[in-house]
Amino acid sequence: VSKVGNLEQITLDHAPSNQQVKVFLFGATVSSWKKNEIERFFLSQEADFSGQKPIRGGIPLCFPQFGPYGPLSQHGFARISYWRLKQMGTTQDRSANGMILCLSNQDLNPTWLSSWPFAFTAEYQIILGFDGLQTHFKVRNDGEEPFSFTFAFHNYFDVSDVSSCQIFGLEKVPFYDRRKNDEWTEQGEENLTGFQIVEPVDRVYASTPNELAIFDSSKLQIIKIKKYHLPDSTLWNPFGTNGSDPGWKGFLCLEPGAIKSPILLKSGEEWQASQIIQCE
Ligand code: TA6
Repeated sequence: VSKVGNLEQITLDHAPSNQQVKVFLFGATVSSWKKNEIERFFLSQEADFSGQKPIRGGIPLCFPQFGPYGPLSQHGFARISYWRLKQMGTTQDRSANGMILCLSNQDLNPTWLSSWPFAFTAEYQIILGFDGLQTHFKVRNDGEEPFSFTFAFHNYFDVSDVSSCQIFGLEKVPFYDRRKNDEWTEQGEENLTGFQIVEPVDRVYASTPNELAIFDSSKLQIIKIKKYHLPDSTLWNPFGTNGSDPGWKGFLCLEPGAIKSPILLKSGEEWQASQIIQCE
């Protein structure tokens, strides 16, 4: 455990596959993932480590609300709450290393609870193994009342230049365009085999395939995401428009989520969702 600014950061290694992740308890934010010593996630030079703002980069968690659509502020409280480390070590089959972080309504700031007055327990498991980086999110309704939520793994991938990347899996998938008053397109991108980003994009694609990929032709890197129980995917890059992060060219956000139709959890019910990220 080390300290960055005001925040505690945990480092997890998996030597046999030459991988390492760094995770802040604040927001349970994975801020770095190295494979073969190469950084795979973007972390903004302007990232704030005071604990006052979400960390811009890595994998912020959007829960229990994606975006501004709901009673909470943008992307909900998970990414700005202090999670607890529950467990760390090798997985049962010993082939992987992982950690489990926890958050419940008892850990929340009262302001959040007044806007979202529900009893819950969330567990976030981060695993490094031969098949890459796995992140598993689980939430249980511990109260009497049902609640609903939306969710996303807000992945910031490090790319050499966003315009030299090709995205696979979202072709022909309808999306709503957050830059155009959330209007739905009928057909999505025309291309049949991947497409490139040539302008600002902020889109939520509905019912996307369970495997997505980004090919970075300058870095000669392919990132593959397999997702489970996450029907939708957000694609975001501000492309230098007003207020863009100075490092905007160097990231691409591709975010598996459950966004279009909120998940409803009744008393005692549990929901889980995962992603496995590989890079070559
Ligand atoms: O997931 C895309 C998005 O919702 C964009 O609209 C953009 O606002 C981005 O996330 C970053 O949001 P943040 O609140 O972290 O500045």
